[in-house]
Amino acid sequence: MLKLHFAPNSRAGRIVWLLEELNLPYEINKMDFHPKALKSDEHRSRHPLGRVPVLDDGDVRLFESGAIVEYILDRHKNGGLKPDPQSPDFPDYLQWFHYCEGMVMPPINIIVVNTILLPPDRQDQTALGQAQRLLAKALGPINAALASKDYLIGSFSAADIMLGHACFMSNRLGCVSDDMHYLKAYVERIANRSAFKTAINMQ
Ligand SMILES: N[C@@H](CCC(=O)N[C@@H](CS)C(=O)NCC(=O)O)C(=O)O
Repeated sequence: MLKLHFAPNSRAGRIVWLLEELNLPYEINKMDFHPKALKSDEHRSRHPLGRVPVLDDGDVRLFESGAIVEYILDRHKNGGLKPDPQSPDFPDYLQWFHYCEGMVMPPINIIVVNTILLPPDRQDQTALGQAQRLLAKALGPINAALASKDYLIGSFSAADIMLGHACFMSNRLGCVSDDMHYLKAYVERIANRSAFKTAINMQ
């Protein structure tokens, strides 16, 4: 059985969301989102940086969320969430899937560190401002792409699990401006999916 090492309010939620969308059985090892748990010897033996998510599947262990999503789809997919490589939607699928960790998460990481994780006296306001501007720029093309579609490639796919989760987090951080109407509606659409609710409410 697939086993997910999980902490709340983290990218591990993407994997719960995917497993729930696919209706796949899984076990979960819930940890606190705290250095005591994540940087323990036990967890560092799973992930060299002491982070989440980590997935175990028998002898296979993976510790990068996008790789975990692809692995689950390719080895265990239970009816889809990824277009065929010959489909006209496939290039966009790949692009938005990787835009998540490549373009959107780097500024989010800096924003989270400088608003939530560090004590106020160690927060860097210059880095925070730069990251907020960069994130706003990175969200623009997603808003534009959603002008004529409900989901990134039209129908719901694993690109929405990656990038949709990052858009939800951006909105939660107050970084989706009101003029990004399509993105706001997309975040709401995602938040109404029952598999997403299970993932985001998991503590
Ligand atoms: N690119 C990695 C990032 C993993 C990552 O940074 N996870 C965060 C949670 S969202 C974490 O575990 N942070 C704990 C820490 O940095 O100590 C992935 O997508 O899996």
